[in-house]
Amino acid sequence: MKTVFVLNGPNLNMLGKREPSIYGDQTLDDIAADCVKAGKDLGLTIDFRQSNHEGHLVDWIQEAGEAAAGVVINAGAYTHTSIAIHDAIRGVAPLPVVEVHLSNIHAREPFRHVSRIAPHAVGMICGFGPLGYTLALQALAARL
Ligand code: CA2
Repeated sequence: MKTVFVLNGPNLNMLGKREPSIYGDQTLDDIAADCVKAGKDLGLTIDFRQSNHEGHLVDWIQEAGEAAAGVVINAGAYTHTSIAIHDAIRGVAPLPVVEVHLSNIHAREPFRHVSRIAPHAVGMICGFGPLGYTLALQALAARL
């Protein structure tokens, strides 16, 4: 079975505990369970991870280049700032990477309208809450 890394960046471990009006009341563990279930339906093994540290995300993207068939990534606020994550995704090309965000980043503050990941992602899903992860896995599976 093909393995997909589902990578999550800073503060996503706080989901369900704060700011439910923006991010909903599901926890990251709930989203991980959704991904494993979607993975089963799609014939994918899901390796679900979260870190608050930029370098961990870079290490995991490099690892995915060796060990995974694709990546779904919600890089949190690093989406908007991280050249290191941008370079890491470039460095594992042509590994397909799908960007996901819970909120509609384009309907929020202007600094969230920029994504350093989007130029090297096969696509981006935002604004659909936790469902976005399942949609991203479906999109990736269709491509693999
Ligand atoms: O909408 C998304 O998924 C984001 O990637 C979430 C990030 C934000 O910085 C991005 O612009 C969009 C924030 C991660 C969640 O932060 C929380 C903070 C406190 C409580 C709950 C979540």
